[in-house]
Amino acid sequence: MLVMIKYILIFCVGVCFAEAAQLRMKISGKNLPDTDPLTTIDPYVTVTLVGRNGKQILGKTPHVYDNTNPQWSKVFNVDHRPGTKQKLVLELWDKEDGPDEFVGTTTLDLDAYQSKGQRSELSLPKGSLIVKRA
Ligand SMILES: [Ca+2]
Ligand SMILES: [Ca+2]
Repeated sequence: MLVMIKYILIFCVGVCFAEAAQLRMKISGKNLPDTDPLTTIDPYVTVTLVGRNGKQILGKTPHVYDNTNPQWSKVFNVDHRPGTKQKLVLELWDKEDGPDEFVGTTTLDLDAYQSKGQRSELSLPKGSLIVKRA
């Protein structure tokens, strides 16, 4: 009987504290670098979730033309499991006629994002990406 109670308790601790909450997130850019020689950057962002089960590509925003302060309307849904060191890797790209140009990458710690009220500003070598609640 005691053994059973012990296992039920262990099960509850495991499930209750690591319960997933779905986060809905949107991304915007601030003062992004001017990577195009004649016009300005045509930015888009790819989003990858890194967690216990490896990497999962969540998708990418559409690109917008000539905009260093874009606000993408695409919503990303993430199953946040607190305390499991989940991270989002965001890559900023500049859309080109040829191969797209990689601009920079930054990482969002999901536990920190959640504890700061679901808004984080992530620095790039120049400019930043802002992730917030959708
Ligand atoms: Ca451009
Ligand atoms: Ca471009």
